[in-house]
Amino acid sequence: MTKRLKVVILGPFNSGKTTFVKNLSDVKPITTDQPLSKPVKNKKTTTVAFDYGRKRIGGIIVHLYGTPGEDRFNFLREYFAKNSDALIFIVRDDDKQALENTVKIYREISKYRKPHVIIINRTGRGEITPEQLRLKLNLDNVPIYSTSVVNKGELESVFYRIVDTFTSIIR
Ligand SMILES: Nc1nc2c(ncn2[C@@H]2O[C@H](COP(=O)(O)OP(=O)(O)OP(=O)(O)O)[C@@H](O)[C@H]2O)c(=O)[nH]1
Ligand SMILES: [Mg+2]
Repeated sequence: MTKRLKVVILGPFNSGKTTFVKNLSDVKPITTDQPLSKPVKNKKTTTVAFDYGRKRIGGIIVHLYGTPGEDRFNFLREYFAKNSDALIFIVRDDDKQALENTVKIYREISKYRKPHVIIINRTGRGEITPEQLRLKLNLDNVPIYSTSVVNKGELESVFYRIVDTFTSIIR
Protein backbone atom coordinates (compact mmCIF):
# COMPACT_ATOMS: atom_id res chain seq x y z
CA MET A 1 0.00 0.00 0.00
CA THR A 2 1.25 3.50 -0.79
CA LYS A 3 2.12 5.60 2.24
CA ARG A 4 1.75 9.36 2.36
CA LEU A 5 4.12 11.67 4.16
CA LYS A 6 3.41 15.39 4.56
CA VAL A 7 6.68 17.26 4.93
CA VAL A 8 6.75 21.00 5.62
CA ILE A 9 9.77 23.11 4.68
CA LEU A 10 10.60 25.96 7.04
CA GLY A 11 13.33 28.56 7.40
CA PRO A 12 14.04 32.28 7.26
CA PHE A 13 13.58 34.55 4.24
CA ASN A 14 15.76 33.54 1.25
CA SER A 15 17.08 30.31 2.76
CA GLY A 16 16.20 28.22 -0.32
CA LYS A 17 12.80 26.68 0.55
CA THR A 18 11.11 27.30 -2.81
CA THR A 19 14.21 26.16 -4.72
CA PHE A 20 14.24 22.99 -2.58
CA VAL A 21 10.62 22.15 -3.50
CA LYS A 22 11.12 23.02 -7.19
CA ASN A 23 14.27 20.95 -7.55
CA LEU A 24 12.85 17.84 -5.89
CA SER A 25 9.32 17.65 -7.25
CA ASP A 26 8.32 14.92 -9.72
CA VAL A 27 5.33 17.00 -10.78
CA LYS A 28 5.25 20.61 -11.95
CA PRO A 29 5.62 22.52 -8.67
CA ILE A 30 3.08 25.11 -7.59
CA THR A 31 4.66 28.31 -6.33
CA THR A 32 3.21 31.58 -5.06
CA ASP A 33 6.15 33.99 -5.39
CA GLN A 34 5.36 37.68 -5.76
CA PRO A 35 7.74 40.62 -6.45
CA LEU A 36 9.58 42.05 -3.45
CA SER A 37 9.06 45.76 -2.89
CA LYS A 38 12.81 46.00 -2.20
CA PRO A 39 14.61 43.34 -4.24
CA VAL A 40 17.85 42.03 -2.73
CA LYS A 41 20.80 40.59 -4.65
CA ASN A 42 19.63 37.70 -6.92
CA LYS A 43 16.30 37.70 -5.15
CA LYS A 44 13.35 39.50 -6.69
CA THR A 45 10.38 37.54 -5.36
CA THR A 46 9.17 35.94 -2.14
CA THR A 47 6.66 33.21 -1.25
CA VAL A 48 3.34 34.69 -0.10
CA ALA A 49 1.30 31.52 0.48
CA PHE A 50 3.02 28.15 -0.01
CA ASP A 51 4.90 25.99 -2.49
CA TYR A 52 3.71 22.52 -3.35
CA GLY A 53 5.63 19.63 -4.85
CA ARG A 54 5.46 15.85 -4.70
CA LYS A 55 8.13 13.17 -4.74
CA ARG A 56 7.70 9.41 -4.90
CA ILE A 57 10.29 7.31 -3.11
CA GLY A 58 9.52 3.62 -3.55
CA GLY A 59 6.15 3.03 -1.89
CA ILE A 60 6.02 6.45 -0.27
CA ILE A 61 4.55 9.61 -1.77
CA VAL A 62 6.09 12.62 -0.08
CA HIS A 63 4.01 15.78 -0.27
CA LEU A 64 6.24 18.84 0.08
CA TYR A 65 4.89 22.12 1.41
CA GLY A 66 7.26 25.11 1.28
CA THR A 67 6.32 27.93 3.65
CA PRO A 68 6.98 31.70 3.43
CA GLY A 69 10.03 33.05 5.26
CA GLU A 70 8.86 36.60 5.93
CA ASP A 71 7.85 37.44 9.51
CA ARG A 72 4.33 38.54 8.62
CA PHE A 73 3.44 34.99 7.54
CA ASN A 74 4.13 33.30 10.88
CA PHE A 75 0.48 32.20 11.15
CA LEU A 76 0.85 30.23 7.89
CA ARG A 77 4.01 28.53 9.11
CA GLU A 78 2.21 27.53 12.30
CA TYR A 79 -0.75 26.13 10.37
CA PHE A 80 1.40 24.02 8.08
CA ALA A 81 3.74 22.81 10.81
CA LYS A 82 0.84 21.81 13.04
CA ASN A 83 -0.73 19.74 10.26
CA SER A 84 2.46 18.03 9.08
CA ASP A 85 4.02 14.60 9.62
CA ALA A 86 7.56 15.98 9.69
CA LEU A 87 9.58 19.15 9.14
CA ILE A 88 12.72 20.23 7.32
CA PHE A 89 14.40 23.49 8.38
CA ILE A 90 16.64 25.09 5.74
CA VAL A 91 19.40 27.55 6.69
CA ARG A 92 21.75 29.23 4.20
CA ASP A 93 25.38 28.95 5.22
CA ASP A 94 26.22 32.52 4.10
CA ASP A 95 23.46 34.42 5.89
CA LYS A 96 24.50 35.15 9.47
CA GLN A 97 21.92 37.93 9.70
CA ALA A 98 19.15 35.37 9.24
CA LEU A 99 20.29 33.32 12.22
CA GLU A 100 18.13 35.19 14.75
CA ASN A 101 15.07 34.61 12.55
CA THR A 102 16.02 30.97 12.23
CA VAL A 103 16.05 30.69 16.02
CA LYS A 104 12.69 32.47 16.21
CA ILE A 105 11.02 30.21 13.67
CA TYR A 106 12.58 27.09 15.21
CA ARG A 107 11.23 28.07 18.65
CA GLU A 108 7.81 29.01 17.22
CA ILE A 109 7.44 25.56 15.70
CA SER A 110 9.09 23.42 18.41
CA LYS A 111 5.89 23.34 20.44
CA TYR A 112 4.32 21.01 17.84
CA ARG A 113 6.96 18.37 18.63
CA LYS A 114 7.21 17.06 15.08
CA PRO A 115 10.07 14.90 13.82
CA HIS A 116 12.48 17.26 12.12
CA VAL A 117 15.92 17.71 10.57
CA ILE A 118 18.04 20.67 9.54
CA ILE A 119 19.59 21.26 6.11
CA ILE A 120 22.44 23.71 5.71
CA ASN A 121 22.11 25.12 2.18
CA ARG A 122 25.72 25.40 1.01
CA THR A 123 26.45 28.38 -1.21
CA GLY A 124 30.22 28.22 -1.56
CA ARG A 125 30.47 31.47 0.37
CA GLY A 126 29.44 29.89 3.63
CA GLU A 127 30.59 30.67 7.12
CA ILE A 128 27.98 28.95 9.23
CA THR A 129 29.05 25.47 10.38
CA PRO A 130 26.86 22.62 11.67
CA GLU A 131 28.51 23.03 15.10
CA GLN A 132 27.55 26.74 15.26
CA LEU A 133 24.00 25.92 14.29
CA ARG A 134 23.75 23.12 16.84
CA LEU A 135 24.82 25.57 19.53
CA LYS A 136 22.63 28.42 18.31
CA LEU A 137 19.45 26.32 18.10
CA ASN A 138 20.31 24.30 21.17
CA LEU A 139 19.98 21.03 19.27
CA ASP A 140 20.76 17.73 20.91
CA ASN A 141 20.48 14.83 18.51
CA VAL A 142 18.61 16.53 15.64
CA PRO A 143 20.28 15.46 12.36
CA ILE A 144 21.98 18.23 10.37
CA TYR A 145 22.54 17.64 6.64
CA SER A 146 24.52 19.75 4.25
CA THR A 147 23.78 20.22 0.53
CA SER A 148 23.31 22.88 -2.10
CA VAL A 149 19.62 23.09 -2.94
CA VAL A 150 20.55 23.97 -6.54
CA ASN A 151 22.49 20.71 -6.99
CA LYS A 152 19.67 18.32 -7.88
CA GLY A 153 21.69 15.10 -7.61
CA GLU A 154 23.10 15.91 -4.18
CA LEU A 155 19.77 17.26 -2.98
CA GLU A 156 17.98 14.05 -3.97
CA SER A 157 20.42 11.80 -2.17
CA VAL A 158 20.21 13.91 1.00
CA PHE A 159 16.42 13.89 0.74
CA TYR A 160 16.33 10.07 0.49
CA ARG A 161 18.35 9.84 3.70
CA ILE A 162 16.01 12.30 5.42
CA VAL A 163 12.86 10.43 4.36
CA ASP A 164 14.43 7.22 5.68
CA THR A 165 14.90 8.93 9.07
CA PHE A 166 11.29 10.17 9.09
CA THR A 167 9.73 6.84 8.10
CA SER A 168 11.61 5.03 10.85
CA ILE A 169 10.33 7.56 13.40
CA ILE A 170 6.77 7.92 12.20
CA ARG A 171 5.44 4.44 11.31
N1 LIG B 1 23.10 30.12 -7.87
C1 LIG B 1 21.80 29.85 -7.89
N2 LIG B 1 21.03 30.48 -6.98
C2 LIG B 1 19.70 30.20 -7.00
C3 LIG B 1 19.10 29.31 -7.91
N3 LIG B 1 17.78 29.23 -7.63
C4 LIG B 1 17.56 30.05 -6.58
N4 LIG B 1 18.71 30.64 -6.22
C5 LIG B 1 18.89 31.62 -5.17
O1 LIG B 1 18.68 31.00 -3.92
C6 LIG B 1 18.07 31.92 -3.01
C7 LIG B 1 16.89 31.30 -2.36
O2 LIG B 1 15.72 31.47 -3.13
P1 LIG B 1 14.31 30.85 -2.72
O3 LIG B 1 14.33 29.39 -3.00
O4 LIG B 1 13.27 31.67 -3.39
O5 LIG B 1 14.27 31.09 -1.16
P2 LIG B 1 13.02 30.94 -0.16
O6 LIG B 1 13.56 30.35 1.09
O7 LIG B 1 11.90 30.22 -0.83
O8 LIG B 1 12.66 32.46 0.07
P3 LIG B 1 11.30 33.12 0.70
O9 LIG B 1 10.13 32.39 0.13
O10 LIG B 1 11.36 34.52 0.21
O11 LIG B 1 11.44 33.02 2.17
C8 LIG B 1 17.79 33.17 -3.84
O12 LIG B 1 18.78 34.12 -3.57
C9 LIG B 1 17.86 32.70 -5.26
O13 LIG B 1 18.26 33.71 -6.14
C10 LIG B 1 19.94 28.70 -8.87
O14 LIG B 1 19.51 27.91 -9.71
N5 LIG B 1 21.28 29.01 -8.82
MG1 LIG C 1 9.98 30.79 -1.07
